[in-house]
Amino acid sequence: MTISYTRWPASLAARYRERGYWLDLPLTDILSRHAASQHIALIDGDRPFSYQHLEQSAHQLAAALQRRGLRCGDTALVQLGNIAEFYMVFFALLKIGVAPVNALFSHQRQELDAYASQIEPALLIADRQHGLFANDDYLQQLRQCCPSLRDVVMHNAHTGDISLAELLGTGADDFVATPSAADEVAFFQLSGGSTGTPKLIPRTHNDYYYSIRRSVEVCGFDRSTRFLCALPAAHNYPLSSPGACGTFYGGGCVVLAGDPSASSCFPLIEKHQITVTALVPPAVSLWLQAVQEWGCHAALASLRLLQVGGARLSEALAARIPAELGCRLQQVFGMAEGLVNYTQLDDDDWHTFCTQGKPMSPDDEVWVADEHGQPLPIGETGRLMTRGPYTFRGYYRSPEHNAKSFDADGFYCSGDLISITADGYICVQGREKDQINRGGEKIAAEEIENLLLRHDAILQVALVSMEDHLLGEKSCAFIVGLRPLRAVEIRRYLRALGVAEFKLPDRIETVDNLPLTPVGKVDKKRLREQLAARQLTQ
Ligand code: AMP
Ligand code: DBH
Repeated sequence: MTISYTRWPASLAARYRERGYWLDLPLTDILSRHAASQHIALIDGDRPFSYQHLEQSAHQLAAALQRRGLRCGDTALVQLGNIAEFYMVFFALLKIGVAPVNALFSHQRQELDAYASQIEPALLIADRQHGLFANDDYLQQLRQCCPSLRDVVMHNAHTGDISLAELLGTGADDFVATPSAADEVAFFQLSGGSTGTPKLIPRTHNDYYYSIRRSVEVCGFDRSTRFLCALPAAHNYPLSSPGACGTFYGGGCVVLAGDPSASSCFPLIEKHQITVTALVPPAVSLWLQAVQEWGCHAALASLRLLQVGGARLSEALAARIPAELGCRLQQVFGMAEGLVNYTQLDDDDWHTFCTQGKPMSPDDEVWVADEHGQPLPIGETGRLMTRGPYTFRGYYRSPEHNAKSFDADGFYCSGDLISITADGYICVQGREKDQINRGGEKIAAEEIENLLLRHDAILQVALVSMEDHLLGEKSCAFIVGLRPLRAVEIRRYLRALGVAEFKLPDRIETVDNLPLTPVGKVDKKRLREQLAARQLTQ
């Protein structure tokens, strides 16, 4: 059985194969190419895992899941934090052709429900230490609305659970791998989104493996690479740009951190001689502050490269990185949908500090469209349009949204406003999609607005971004209510609905009405301007 998804046209697929981008190998090759190596692949706390150990664990888990009846073409909902088991599960599922959605650990009921209803998983793998799974309430609810769910496997298992640890340790002599074909869906990546329901991005072995290999080339990852994974492991950026998968591919070592704070990361960098890590801009600010306050520059001596992406990095902050952290900066502008841009390791200061890099593949087709979909000349700002060997061709089961997100030639419109320099570097100028980028964590305005509209005292609502000196953006909900509503009440209400904490509005403004544009849509630009003016006077 295969999972249906929007394929690349045959002519492009042929070209991508011809040019050696698509190798027709499963993603499991990333690990199995090092299967005999005793080199340390992964360190989680005081647990080191060699390549051989990691591969063996994935192999044993795959065998156990296969014995439980999971089959190629099935799907799984997985929610694990930054722990070694995350990668064991990922590669185990790939080995048996079960396509997972790797939910972020910060996700709650709303997000998991949305993913489950879209993929109809046969398997759930979760952590009893996550609030949602501390007891069986949510599990029961999930089983009820998700009849496809046959198996639940728990990390930190309670008595009576099927234990992940046990399955990882079971023998597997008779196992035969059954990965999905390389041009089929390997797993689903999460979109930051701009719509009511979080959208899923089918990623094939061929396209994702190319994205990883090309990233490894551009970023110079190899056996000597020691990558600190401090962002959520499931996120596309620390997973594939080049991230943990790139580190594994190159034969280096991944060290896991629980969060990107300086207090968590600096000791790990020093202890494990980390050479590269990936951060979002707010974490960079906190690192710079920590170095200033603690004077702990020496702890970072091994760090050669700091990647920064996920949200816009100011030129001022960028310039401080080499000066104050003593390492090279690489800007990364990517998206779970595909396209990834990097500044080059030998770029001059202007390109490194002032641009968001250039598309990594010679076959990334990127151009800038005006509001009518017509190409704009070099240097002008407009919509980012792209297609290429690792950029998806359609969200999973979302024909209506796809009709709006792609043009007739299959170019994806990311909703970013960019300009392109004469030498092909991209400058992110802004955003057109209705999304708030809260320090790299994306919030789809419509998703939160829809939930707020279910509140019986709320008549109208608009969620907009407001400037924040640390996070870049925070969210503010403008609410027309039947009565005055306090921020704590709104936040408590959303929390009770089971929304990830980072999506709760940072500020609530109750108003008598919302400004409208001439066509009668809520004028969010005006609301953002009002907020900015108010922030200035505060
Ligand atoms: P997602 O849909 O969650 O994968 O997020 C991708 C989006 O994050 C992009 O479309 C951009 O809006 C934003 N983004 C990622 N990297 C950068 C960057 N370096 N600078 C500005 N925006 C970025
Ligand atoms: O923000 C992102 O989604 C992102 C940023 C940098 C990404 O997906 C990536 C690199 O691959």
